[in-house]
Amino acid sequence: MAEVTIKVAGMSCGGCVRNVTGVLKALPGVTDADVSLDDGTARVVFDPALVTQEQLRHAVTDAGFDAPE
Ligand code: 9UX
Repeated sequence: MAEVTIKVAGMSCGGCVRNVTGVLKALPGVTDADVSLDDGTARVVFDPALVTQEQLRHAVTDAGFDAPE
């Protein structure tokens, strides 16, 4: 397993946190996602054989948020 913390911009409330958490955890290979509204980050534990960091960021942007590099 790998762990990465990606930036997530545009979250305004706990609902956003749940949405981002949900889309990340729905990805194959993601085993944990811990999203922080205050920090604007998502710490994700994932299997790099199944999902890439780019795909994590893409899931965030597909959900309507920004995932700056
Ligand atoms: Mo809160 Mo976020 O009312 O997409 S859920 S702003």
